[in-house]
Amino acid sequence: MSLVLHYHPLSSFCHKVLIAIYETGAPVRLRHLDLQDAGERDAHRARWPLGKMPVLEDEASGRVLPETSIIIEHLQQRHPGPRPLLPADPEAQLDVRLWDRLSDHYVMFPLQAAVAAVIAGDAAQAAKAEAVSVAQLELAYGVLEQRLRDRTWLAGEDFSLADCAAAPALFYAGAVRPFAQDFPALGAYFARLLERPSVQRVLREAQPWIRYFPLLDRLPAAHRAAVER
Ligand SMILES: N[C@@H](CCC(=O)N[C@@H](CS)C(=O)NCC(=O)O)C(=O)O
Repeated sequence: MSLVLHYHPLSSFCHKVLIAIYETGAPVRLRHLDLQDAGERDAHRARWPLGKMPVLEDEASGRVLPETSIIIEHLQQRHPGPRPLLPADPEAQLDVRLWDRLSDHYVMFPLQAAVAAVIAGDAAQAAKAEAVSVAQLELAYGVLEQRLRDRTWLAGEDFSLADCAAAPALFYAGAVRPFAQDFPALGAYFARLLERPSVQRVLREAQPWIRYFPLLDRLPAAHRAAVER
């Protein structure tokens, strides 16, 4: 098997790609990456100088693919699975990419900023960073709420790349700014995501690691329960 995903089971961006893999059955071998280990970190930076994960390595061609959306599109071209995560119609594809970008840029990144500030250890700075993140998340949640009032999934009636991005972003962002009460359509959408076997599998596999999530004590009960079941 020549496709290898360098990943960590706790990482939100890795969850996005894992959900795509579990949805489609793409034949990808998972290789656990420990960025705390200096040797592994250096080896990973040799693979991809920005040092981010996940990274997909196509051992047969020697091609290295960073960036979750690119990885998922690469896998889709080769192993679309029974229900493709990108529609064939180019116009519809733009919609999927838009909502994928929205989850990454306006949910995942504010969440990462809040968590990074907590890890940095300065309580005053962390409070400031959190206030910025909360404001950004509220804006994004409002846009998602509007979008989801008349749709099952972000791009319509078919589960897509956009939903792969939204699931882990919302799972962790709920610890910074819970959404189920104030954004009911978004809350109902997240509940649908949690029923998806691919999402359940990713969260089950994250369970042994979840204690390392710095905002664990602030994860809403439904999110905690999804990891424990
Ligand atoms: N835009 C990137 C973001 C990837 C990313 O931020 N990954 C995080 C893990 S969730 C990471 O590698 N963090 C380690 C680091 O920054 O050193 C993508 O879509 O792949």
